[in-house]
Amino acid sequence: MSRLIVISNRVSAGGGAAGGLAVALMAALRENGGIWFGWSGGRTDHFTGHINFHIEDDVRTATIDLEDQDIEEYYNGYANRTLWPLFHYRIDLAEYERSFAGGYRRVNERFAETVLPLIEAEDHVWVQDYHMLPLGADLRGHGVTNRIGFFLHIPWPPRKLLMTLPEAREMVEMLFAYDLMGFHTQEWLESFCDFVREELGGTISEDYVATLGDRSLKLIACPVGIDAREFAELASSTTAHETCQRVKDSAVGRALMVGVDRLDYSKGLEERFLGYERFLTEHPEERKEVVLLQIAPPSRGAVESYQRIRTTLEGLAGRINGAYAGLDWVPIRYVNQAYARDALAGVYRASRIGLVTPLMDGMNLVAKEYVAAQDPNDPGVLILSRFAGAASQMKEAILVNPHSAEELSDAMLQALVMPLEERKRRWTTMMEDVQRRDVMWWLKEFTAALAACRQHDEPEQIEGLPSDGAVEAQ
Ligand code: ADQ
Repeated sequence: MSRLIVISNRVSAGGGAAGGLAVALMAALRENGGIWFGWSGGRTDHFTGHINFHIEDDVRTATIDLEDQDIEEYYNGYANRTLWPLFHYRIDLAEYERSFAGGYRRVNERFAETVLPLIEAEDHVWVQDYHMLPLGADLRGHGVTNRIGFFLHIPWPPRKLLMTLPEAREMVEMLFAYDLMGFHTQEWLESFCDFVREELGGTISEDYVATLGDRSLKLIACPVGIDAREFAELASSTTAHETCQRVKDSAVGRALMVGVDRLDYSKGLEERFLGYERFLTEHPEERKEVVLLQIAPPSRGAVESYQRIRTTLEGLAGRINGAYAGLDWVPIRYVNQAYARDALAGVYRASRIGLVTPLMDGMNLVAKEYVAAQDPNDPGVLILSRFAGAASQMKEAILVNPHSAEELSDAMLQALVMPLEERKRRWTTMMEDVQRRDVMWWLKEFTAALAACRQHDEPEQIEGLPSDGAVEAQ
């Protein structure tokens, strides 16, 4: 296969928060050769295009530093204060500032110019996520004719919401510089098609090739998975066993409900706490039988809406604990810390209920990790939001509307009293799919679809006709 040039905002080689995803991309880069290019996370006083090369686990990474203004406008600004809320249907939080849009375009152009000399003729380029929507067009502007694919890790918003973005049409037109665009679910893909048809007058073929003017873009729904085997192994590791035991001991025989999320308003944490409060009010007999452990490491602390959610949750946890706690029981344990993946696997395994209730989520890997970490002989129950991309695959979870405290409360009760046989049946079905469509499956699906695209400057072949001008001679 061709070498792969992976381009993403951050290069998380060697694991980190991206976990299985980074491991899978690293595996592909090791197998096919190539480079992982992105922002180092560091600052420079003056951007020169200097690249820092490293070899990590036999993979070549190339990173650049950005200027303060770049970070403010592109990362904290357009990526985190405009696109992230908008694409998660939160136009009430989205900020539309020309300086953010300008910084975003400038940084994408800087990425394009800098990565350019690293791209060889036969390489396949794979751009990741919403930080880099215009990068394909910028690369084409520099004459790159390689196959370029783009994968969106977050939802694609409904047309009318996207139209609140002043540069929406231009942005979507630029996406036609890519050859392939991947989404987690058919729903996000269809939303994209709707925009192309209704706002741009483009067409979509039966096999999901979008056409706009003389450009076509192949679209696929390709849900990301986890490294299920590795995660199940982690769950049987010594650290996981120890953590599992410690967490169980600390619950003193009570059933544990666990939530593990980045501290982000899209993850529905406030609504989850309210649902739990409702549960405690409606089912006094269950009080003291359960404990909610919420693990939520802070993220994007430079953005105000993220500071606000932290304060809100602390207040809510305090209120619920104040109202219900006894001498030997606290209903919510709220921990703002990141844990190693083996410890996390132990926490999942110790928990009778996994609470994954985002208000909107591209996929949500925690849902899959929770399932992969369970004891097959005594699996826990997954409560999953209908609005997570994962819900399109994990139908055996208890699916809930995370906005409804009543539904959350009912689901908690249903999960607590669910008989072992039903738990096993639901878990087995989900586990089979988590194993089958794992992260390597995702990677192969996408790279194979990219390889099947025509090279950008190749003439289109009309089926059944030779492409060498012999038509006239017939
Ligand atoms: P995220 O929004 O970051 O990713 P998610 O899919 O839930 O969300 O992945 C989070 C990862 O961080 C998981 O692997 C989880 O284990 C880890 N994590 C969370 N809390 C942790 C903690 N306290 N300690 C250690 N690790 C922790 C975006 C999209 C998602 C999409 C992914 C992948 O928003 O919808 O699933 O990309 O495409």
